[in-house]
Parts: sequence; C-alpha cells; structure tokens
Amino acid sequence: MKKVITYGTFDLLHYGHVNLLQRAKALGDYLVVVLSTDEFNWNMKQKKCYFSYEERKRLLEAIRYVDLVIPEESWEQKISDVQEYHIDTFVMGDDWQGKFDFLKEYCDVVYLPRTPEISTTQIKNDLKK
Ligand code: C2G
Repeated sequence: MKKVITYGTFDLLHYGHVNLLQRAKALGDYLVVVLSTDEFNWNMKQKKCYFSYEERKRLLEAIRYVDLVIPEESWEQKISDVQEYHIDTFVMGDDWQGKFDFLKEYCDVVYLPRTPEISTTQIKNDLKK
C-alpha cells in the first residue's frame, strides 16, 4: 500500500483544498492529512481559524480522498510523521515549493500547483464586501 501525507489548516474548506487532496490521493492508496491545531495556527502561523480543529477535522474526514486526519502541533514533526506512518510520498501545494526538500531523505516530495483563483483569505475578504 502506497501512503501519501499532506499538511494544512484547511479552514473554510473550499474546492482548492479538495483539488489538492484529490491529486494527493491519486499518488497512492492511502492519504494521511496532518491538520494544524488551533494552538499551532495561532502561535506559529498567526492564523485565527473560523472553524475549530474538531470542526475542520470533521469536514476533512467526510472527503472521500482522506483516509486519516491527525494533528499538526509543530513545524518539526514531519520527519517523525513520515517515519511513524511509513509514508512513501509527501505532498504540498507549490506555494511551499522547496520548503520541505529535507524530507527527500525519507520519502518522495511532490509540490502540486495550487488552484489559483481561490483562497480562504479571499473568501473572508469577499464576504466583507
Ligand atoms: N491549496 C491549494 N490551492 C488553493 C489553496 C490551498 O492547492 N487555492 C493547498 C495548499 O497549497 C496546501 C493545502 O491546500 O498544500 C492546504 O492549504 P492551507 O490550509 O492554506 O495550508 P497552510 O496554511 O499552507 O499549512 O506544515 C505545513 C502547513 O501546515 C501548511
């Protein structure tokens, strides 16, 4: 079984996220999504999520491409995640191009093109209009 992993906040889940998850799953048979906790988002990404971790987890678990959702609590957990879950391929959108190449020692690293016209920030801004 080929196992794939990806990381993210996935707040205000939208089709850009789903496009990423669909393509990530297509690279293997099992997709692990490592979901940023509320504390990690606030302390490390300065992101205030609209939906809580549990709500975002619930939404991701309803997506057919997602097999497991686990918490992301630190920037440093990727190597241990890849080893613990026997991951073959690490996937991120290309806004992170090159940032995780250190993982090439442990698994394949794939950066996929983002869906250009949608983002959580844009959704929030559009709703303010
Ligand atoms: N994404 C995408 N197209 C968009 C928006 C997002 O392909 N229009 C991808 C991002 O590139 C990322 C994933 O969807 O791979 C999740 O996006 P975010 O929730 O914004 O993730 P981010 O805050 O970048 O967290 O340790 C890594 C971080 O947890 C990544």
